[in-house]
Amino acid sequence: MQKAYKETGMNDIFETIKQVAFEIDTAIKTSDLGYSDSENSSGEDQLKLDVQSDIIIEKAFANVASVKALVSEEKEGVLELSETGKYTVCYDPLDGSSLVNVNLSVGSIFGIYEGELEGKNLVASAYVVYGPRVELVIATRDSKPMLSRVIAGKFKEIGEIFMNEKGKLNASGGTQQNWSDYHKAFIDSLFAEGYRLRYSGGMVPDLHQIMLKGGGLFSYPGTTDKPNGKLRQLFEVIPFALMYEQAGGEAINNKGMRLLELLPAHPHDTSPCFFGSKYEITALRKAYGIKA
Ligand code: AHM
Repeated sequence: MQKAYKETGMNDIFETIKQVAFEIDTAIKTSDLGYSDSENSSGEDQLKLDVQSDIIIEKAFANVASVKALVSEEKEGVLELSETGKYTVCYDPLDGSSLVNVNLSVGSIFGIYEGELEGKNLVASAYVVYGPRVELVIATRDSKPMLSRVIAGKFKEIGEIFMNEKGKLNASGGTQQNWSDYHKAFIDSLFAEGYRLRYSGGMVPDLHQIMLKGGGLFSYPGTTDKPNGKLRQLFEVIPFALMYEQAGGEAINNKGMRLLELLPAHPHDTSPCFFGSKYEITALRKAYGIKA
């Protein structure tokens, strides 16, 4: 057990994440699949699964003393909870929620910040994968990502996640016709080296697979239609950057800046992002003309 896990305020946050993981998993498995504009059998409005998940998380954190505020992918702005709280929890309650309707894995992502909402103030992150199994990964600034899995109704620690120097998987996001020529050439060069395509369209299972299988590259570049990419800095990009760095990989933007140094101007700002093992990120720097 590392230092941050023992700290009570942080531990309360991790325990709350475990609790909401069970509730969201139940909602995914039992709701009317989030057909948002329909009514359910009793005539009540059906809430989309991502909105339901947001409500579950907001309620669960409302009484956690160490939480100062919440910032959700589902809401504009900051929801202040307690003046005496130490941490702001920024979260995407159900990332890739449209994939539920085709029965692919989805996830929740949490970034725990102390102080201003910027990369350097992220102290811990966590994500939950809702798939054939429910898994949770937690990383802190001084611990490797720890994988836990639900076994017999409880989260059990399985082990720390380590990435190899070089992987075999290539997950490349965004609309290909809108990629830059140099990005396309780089992605093609990885396939020419023998990398295999793995991309579900859910960043949680896609990034999880790369970490658990030892390495590779996940990219969501800036494109002509989305120059700043699609993935949000506070809830998606920065929390996964901590995971990858702590697992022994790297996470940078298109200019070579560590994603853990991003400074979002607005809670919903996005950033081009690249997560990978050291080999692939070194190759990316070369392809993008970034000096090491
Ligand atoms: P969402 O906010 O609509 O759920 O979209 C987020 C998802 C990520 O999980 C995934 O990496 C990305 O969108 C996929 O986008 P694309 O289809 O453009 O590659």
